[in-house]
Amino acid sequence: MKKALITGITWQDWAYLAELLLSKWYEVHWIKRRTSLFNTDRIDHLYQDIHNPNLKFHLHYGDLTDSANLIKLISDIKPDEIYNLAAQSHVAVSFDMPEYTANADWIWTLRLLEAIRIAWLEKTTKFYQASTSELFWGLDYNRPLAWYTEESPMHPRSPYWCAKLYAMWITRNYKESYDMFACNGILFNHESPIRWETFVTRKITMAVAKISLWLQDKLFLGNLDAKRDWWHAKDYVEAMWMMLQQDKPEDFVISTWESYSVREFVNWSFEEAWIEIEWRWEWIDEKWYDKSTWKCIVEIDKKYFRPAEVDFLLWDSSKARNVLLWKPKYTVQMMCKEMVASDIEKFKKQEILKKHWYEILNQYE
Ligand code: NAP
Ligand code: F7E
Repeated sequence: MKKALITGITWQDWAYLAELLLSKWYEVHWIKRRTSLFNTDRIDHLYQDIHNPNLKFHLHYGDLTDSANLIKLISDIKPDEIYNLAAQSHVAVSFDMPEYTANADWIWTLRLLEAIRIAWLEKTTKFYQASTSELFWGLDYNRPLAWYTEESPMHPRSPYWCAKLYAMWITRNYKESYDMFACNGILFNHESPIRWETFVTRKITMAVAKISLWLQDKLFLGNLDAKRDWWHAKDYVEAMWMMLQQDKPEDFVISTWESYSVREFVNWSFEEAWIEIEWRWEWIDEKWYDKSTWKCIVEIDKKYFRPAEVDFLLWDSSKARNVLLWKPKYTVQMMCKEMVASDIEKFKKQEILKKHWYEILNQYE
């Protein structure tokens, strides 16, 4: 039975990756940092009683700011595979907290790689680094159709991407210097119904769900023209696993060859909730109206624009498709449908629960 250690446990990718590894009979170890709230709702369904003799899912308190703790964990567990997903992964936040972001997304990776070496596991433990597509900007005009590949020149446009660029190169450096199995997954935006609420897709689907249930009046957004290659996180975690099953470590671009604007995602989401919308220019800004009530439901707020933006990217993932035989199962529209439906369901349940509690409290007052 293989042992996997995953950092960054509480959010989206981890939850899907843990599900995948458990289904493949791995013993899964997860590192959770100490927080005042337990914050595990995305993975509660995977919880196993720690007294179970066949326990496959082990929690360890661990923090990537703490080298000694990482060395001890890695020496004790001796994982066959490490997936480094922990990060400060919000691009806009990285402009507000550049130093913390540098620590989180760059130094932590170095710490983990060093911990593997100090534990004498560099020849046996395989290391996956969650790298990102937005190390690049614009189009690569040296290539046919100007698509990016693993070899295209990099141009990071935020403190987050600058830090991830270092992490990517230090991973490559440890592979070359110490002959480690260390590789980077250069992944495009991947989303899902359990995506963190402040990334744009989830912010949109939650707002659309609430607007459709009369729980919110308006959605405020930033740059609607930015284009992204959005896909389902389930398809992407499969690619992470496949990269560590290769005989030699290689970096792979994981993308879908499709790119859509934030505006298109807003449109699809309202369509899924059966709300017909129409947009109009008013002064310098656009506003979107619900055609059945003529209430304004989407507005632009400059606060959500970034000091530097990656407006458009196109990637060529032929290498992953040919070598890993990776192929996504979802389409972006299927994913949007799933996200809107899941948020509508979630808020309906919350409202029913609230009503239930009011009724109980009323009986006492
Ligand atoms: P995410 O939602 O931001 O999750 C980050 C995780 O890191 C959380 O579980 C967080 O735990 C943990 N973490 C933060 N600080 C920590 C610390 N000091 N010690 C231990 N754990 C800590 O990220 P995601 O969307 O799942 O993405 C996973 C990885 O893929 C990230 O490295 C991200 O940069 C990269 N990536 C993501 C995408 C995407 O579109 N999703 C695309 C390309 C690359 P808390 O709950 O305690 O905060
Ligand atoms: O923004 C625009 C915004 O924050 C997407 C991370 O997982 O993917 C993610 O980074 C676009 C940007 O993701 C709002 O300006 C408009 O152009 O959802 P996002 P991101 O910045 O692409 C990469 C691959 C990662 O590696 C990151 O970890 O949408 N946008 N209005 C907005 N974005 C947000 N968040 N909120 C808005 O109101």
